[in-house]
Amino acid sequence: MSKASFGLAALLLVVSACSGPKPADEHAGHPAGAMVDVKIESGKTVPSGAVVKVSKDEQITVNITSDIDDEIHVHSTPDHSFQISAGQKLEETFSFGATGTYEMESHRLKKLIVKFEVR
Ligand SMILES: [Cu+2]
Repeated sequence: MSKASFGLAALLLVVSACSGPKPADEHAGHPAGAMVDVKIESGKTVPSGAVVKVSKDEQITVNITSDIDDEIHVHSTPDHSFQISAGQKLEETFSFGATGTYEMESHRLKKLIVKFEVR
């Protein structure tokens, strides 16, 4: 084996060691935490202003479907914003590092989807 190919083999080993079991663990079943299904259809959002109570640092997963191109915006600091295209399904995960009330809205429709109450 030449020096160069040995180096490459060692590099591949390192890469596969990093990307090995970790992602499998994280995606084993659905993560604990809050799940919110959001549907944007015919100019309306479902839910439409519901309060979702979560804990600080709790993992929140939103599953969004939309019949329009839209931007979903979570008004926290730092904020979260997700682009969705018409007909697309989007799953996004985030958490809040501070207590408070944060709105998630559809920017295209200018509508409140949910209000997260974080405590
Ligand atoms: Cu916004």
